[in-house]
Amino acid sequence: MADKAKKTLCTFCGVVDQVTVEDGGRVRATGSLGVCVKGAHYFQKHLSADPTEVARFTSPLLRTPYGWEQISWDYAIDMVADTVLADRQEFGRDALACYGVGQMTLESLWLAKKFFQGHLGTNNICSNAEQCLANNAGGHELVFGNEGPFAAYDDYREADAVFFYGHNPAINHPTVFQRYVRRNRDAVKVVVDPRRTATVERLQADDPRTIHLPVRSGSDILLNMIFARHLLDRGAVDRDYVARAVDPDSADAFVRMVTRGPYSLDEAVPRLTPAGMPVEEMRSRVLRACRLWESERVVTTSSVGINQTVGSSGVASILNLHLLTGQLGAPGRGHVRLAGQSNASAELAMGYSGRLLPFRMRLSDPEHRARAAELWKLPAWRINPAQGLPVASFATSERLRTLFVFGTNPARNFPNLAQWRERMMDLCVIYVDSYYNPEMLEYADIVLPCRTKHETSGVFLNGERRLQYMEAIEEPPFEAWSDVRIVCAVARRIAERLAGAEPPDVAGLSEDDVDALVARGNGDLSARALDEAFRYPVDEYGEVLSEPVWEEIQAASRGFYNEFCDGTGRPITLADIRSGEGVQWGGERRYTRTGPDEEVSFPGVFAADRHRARFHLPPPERLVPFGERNDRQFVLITGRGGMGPTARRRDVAMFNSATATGEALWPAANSVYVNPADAGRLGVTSAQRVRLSNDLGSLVCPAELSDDVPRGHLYLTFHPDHAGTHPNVLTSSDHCDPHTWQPLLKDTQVDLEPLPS
Ligand SMILES: Nc1nc2c(c(=O)[nH]1)N[C@H]1C(S)=C(S)[C@@H](COP(=O)(O)OP(=O)(O)OC[C@H]3O[C@@H](n4cnc5c(=O)[nH]c(N)nc54)[C@H](O)[C@@H]3O)O[C@H]1N2
Ligand SMILES: Nc1nc2c(c(=O)[nH]1)N[C@H]1C(S)=C(S)[C@@H](COP(=O)(O)OP(=O)(O)OC[C@H]3O[C@@H](n4cnc5c(=O)[nH]c(N)nc54)[C@H](O)[C@@H]3O)O[C@H]1N2
Ligand code: SF4
Ligand SMILES: [Mo]
Repeated sequence: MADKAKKTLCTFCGVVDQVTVEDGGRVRATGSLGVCVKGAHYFQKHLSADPTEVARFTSPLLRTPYGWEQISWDYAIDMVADTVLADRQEFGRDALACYGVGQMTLESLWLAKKFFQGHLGTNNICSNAEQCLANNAGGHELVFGNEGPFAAYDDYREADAVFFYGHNPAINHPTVFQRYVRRNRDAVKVVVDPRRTATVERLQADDPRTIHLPVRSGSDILLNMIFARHLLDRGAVDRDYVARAVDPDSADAFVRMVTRGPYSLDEAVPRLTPAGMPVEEMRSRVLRACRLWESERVVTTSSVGINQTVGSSGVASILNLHLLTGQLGAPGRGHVRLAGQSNASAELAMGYSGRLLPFRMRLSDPEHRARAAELWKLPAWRINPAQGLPVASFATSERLRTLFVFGTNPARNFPNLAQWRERMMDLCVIYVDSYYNPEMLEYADIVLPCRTKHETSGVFLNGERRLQYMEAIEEPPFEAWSDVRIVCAVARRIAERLAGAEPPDVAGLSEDDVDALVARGNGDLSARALDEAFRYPVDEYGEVLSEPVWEEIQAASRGFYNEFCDGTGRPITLADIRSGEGVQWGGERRYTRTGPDEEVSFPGVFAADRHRARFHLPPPERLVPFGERNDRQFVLITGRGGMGPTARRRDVAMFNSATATGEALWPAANSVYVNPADAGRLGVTSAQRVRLSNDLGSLVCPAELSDDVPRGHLYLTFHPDHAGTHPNVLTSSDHCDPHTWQPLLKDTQVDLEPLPS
């Protein structure tokens, strides 16, 4: 056990709570938020644990014809460097891909981006934010021209009304829910979710005024158009704010669309009401919610219920309402981002997407490419202008040969899973994780055991833009390397292999020139540049040096809208990040309201590039709820946790693939929840086995009847079970958000067929 009390962070979910682990292993919250069972159990179980008891990889592994062979780190780095060089030379720069988890430190995200995109010239560098939070960033970009969220958890305490869109914080962000949301007893809460979730139950038990809107899957934008119409009809909009802050053409177009389209309560409410629910009941709830938008202070949150169905347009439709009512930039007003993974916001800021450069510069813009090269001290031709692949298309592309996976479990959590698994058989997969994961071992070729949370130090950017520092509180009991050390070691080994070779010293090389150099023994790479860039982040013992890496990131961020400065414009230092509860990039609130006559403008990718906000006009296909576009009987919602009161504690305790939180809580088999009316029609009884299928695949699991799922909808968790149920065999790699490429996982259509018992 730890010898004395040690302060660090819990870095599972995007809340990122501060915890202290006391002598004897007791875990207590040190921040203002608290700690949930995941955080508490993690430290109790993992500190000073026997690595085999917590299913750790304890040595690098190499797949051989005779099975897994333990190899030394030195040999492993040799193998990785040689594979990268050989595949690159034979198949080109973009044969290489990197897929990262949103729990990596900011230092490792920055260095991996620089290595893969900058030095090696592949734009296939993505992360699981592209399955998760990317559409929240996308929605902000559509309306404000930049991705940053603009409110903070404190705003929950100040609000008069709080709207949750597709978000179940009682399970998924429990500390914010307990200490911020539930503590504000005065605010009326609205939960927009087809399912009656634990969040709805808790909030209704706290306060009968709580409104649950169990809208049909995919109708959130339609709902927001109803709100907008109501506000415009009642004149309850902030015309002054709109005139000062919003592009007038977009305002005219939006008002026209809302007032002329079929968005009155009478026209639109029947369309979003699920079968079996009286339209009058829904109408009265929607009307009450409309009126809440007229409150003094309104806070909204959206999460993957929106991001994975209506996508960035869905988020933008919420932001439209904030613009229309001027509900932003003041206490208790704004859209709060609750990130899924602890550092998902850092992945967004670092531009983890096949079309983005750091700080969300666009790959398609030659000036942005030149700027990225400058940040990384590389010649401009170094940045490959060819866009990378969307994460979802990894499953279907022939381009890839070698895939680095840092954490994250693509053998479970990817769309079009069956095809993707088949595809992985052809790839060389280099898998970096702390925990033994039998699913990934089927596909990995080289395994590198990395340090786990309490053995790693580094910076985390949480959902409310707070930068905090995770302190390593224990040494690993065997040789586990940090992600930073791994990236730097591979980069420097490649430099050694190049034996001092340098590319021609010319200002401009064409794409063809670069390709020809790559094919001739990786002649585009610079041994000197690789060595210089990846020498300084680790000391001679392999420990990460956060100070110089942070300084590099902070300096690189200058001039961008997400410049790492505090609310007063002062650069944020690592000392600021390490002290107290860290520091918020940009201060507590963005887009602070100005005086009545002042024009309001918003930064773009660059801070100096000011412009007005724009209302987003949702495309017609995102205004059609499930029920009006069915090819199949049901929409299958996948999400976190089971349903019913017994599942609650287990649900809070399990995190995504549940590797670090352990197998002990996995149920024997996950059930698909079916509304009793649908079950009766199809002859399905409780615990009966059913088959779910569509064009992509099928799975068999037990059914459970629940009134908490509306008719026409099914619910199945994607958390693991011992039966190996994989909902992602049914999700599509083609059905993606156009702005961000995020797959719309929760908008999945299936048929259900009972099987003989
Ligand atoms: N305990 C625990 N906490 C976690 C995680 C975990 O695995 N376990 N995972 C973390 C991660 S990575 C993430 S991304 C977050 C996710 O946090 P949440 O977004 O709360 O997660 P989900 O349960 O996937 O989905 C939320 C809700 O979206 C609803 N939904 C589905 N379709 C629609 C729709 O069309 N409209 C609306 N309005 N709602 C819809 C679902 O019914 C579901 O209740 O949680 C984080 N926190
Ligand atoms: N059908 C369906 N599919 C989904 C979703 C859904 O709602 N429905 N949700 C999607 C969402 S929102 C997400 S976020 C993904 C989650 O999918 P994953 O990213 O696959 O899930 P995790 O379990 O969070 O992370 C996997 C691994 O990362 C490792 N890890 C943690 N920290 C580090 C680190 O610092 N370095 C390294 N190298 N490894 C580390 C952990 O040990 C763990 O084994 O799933 C997506 N897939
Ligand atoms: S899992 Fe999230 S809510 Fe729970 S302690 Fe960790 S950071 Fe906090
Ligand atoms: Mo996520």
